[in-house]
Amino acid sequence: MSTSFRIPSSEITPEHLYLTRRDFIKSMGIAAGSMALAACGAAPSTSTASTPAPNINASAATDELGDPLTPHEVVTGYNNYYEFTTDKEDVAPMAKDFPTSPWEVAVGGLVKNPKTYMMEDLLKFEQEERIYRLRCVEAWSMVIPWVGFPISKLLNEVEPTSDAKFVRFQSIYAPEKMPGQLSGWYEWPYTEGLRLDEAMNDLAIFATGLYGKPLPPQDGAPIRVVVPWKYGFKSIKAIVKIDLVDVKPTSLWMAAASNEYGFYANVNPDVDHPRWSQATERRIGELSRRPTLKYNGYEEQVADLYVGWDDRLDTKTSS
Ligand SMILES: Nc1nc2c(c(=O)[nH]1)N[C@H]1C(S)=C(S)[C@@H](COP(=O)(O)O)O[C@H]1N2
Ligand SMILES: [Mo]
Repeated sequence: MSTSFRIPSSEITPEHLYLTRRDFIKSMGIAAGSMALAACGAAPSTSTASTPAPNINASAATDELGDPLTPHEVVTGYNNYYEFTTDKEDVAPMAKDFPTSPWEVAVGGLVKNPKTYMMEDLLKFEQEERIYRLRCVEAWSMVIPWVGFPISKLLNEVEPTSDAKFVRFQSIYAPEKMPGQLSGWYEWPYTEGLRLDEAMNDLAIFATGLYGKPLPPQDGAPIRVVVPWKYGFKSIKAIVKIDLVDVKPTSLWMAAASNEYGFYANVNPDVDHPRWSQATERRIGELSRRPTLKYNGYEEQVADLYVGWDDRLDTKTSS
């Protein structure tokens, strides 16, 4: 899990150039920051709370904690996408020509209104910018300005029945185009899940873009999940199927190593991975490590989901 990065710093986009790219946001019809904030369940800007509202400030070059955005070249050049390769810096060149249009997402299971959405339909949900920290279970992190919409907006449209308890997401299965899927180490397609109330939390989004542009293939085009308070592997890419279910889905990582990767996978500095500490992390681009924040810094927004819950139980095999 080396996190060295071979793009020289001279090729990394300075943040002020990114700001000029925000014109793309307008061309994509994305809501302005203030509108996005109004649509967010987090504390409004008039709040006297000491913790700033998370993630939404379309004119910012930092997240709400003041941490700078990870440069575009890094976000799109250092990727985990095992369908292509386990080498993070080879994902982008290998995924370059992966076809992401036309694209359909079938939403079904325990819902009143099952529907297969064309990608064009999904882009009709109001697209917002969300600046989130992404914390990989391997103990590196980035700050990424996503574009997308809350998962709750889609779920409200298909109307989960009262039996629905979990949401299961599946990535595309296309081994002829994704050589990593020829590996027998994993059970393809990549599968992930959330508890229904987690999926309904306003922080949980479908991302369709980053840095004001459509997602590039290596970041999960054309549509992926982003759940910023959980380890990055929960943020499943290239989704083609979503089902509401009544039993906890088995994710690809649970099937591969249930003692190492749990279903909940909440970022927690006090719960180490069996093979390494999670107390600190390396923000890509920084030299020294920084402390890991509980729930990746989003504790205030998600703590009510985990009242009485012990993150340590997540990877213990229940007897
Ligand atoms: N389908 C799929 N989704 C995936 C992965 C993957 O291998 N396949 N890797 C996960 C992991 S481990 C991380 S850390 C993030 C990385 O997202 P990024 O490459 O856009 O930074 O994607 C997650 N989603
Ligand atoms: Mo990851």
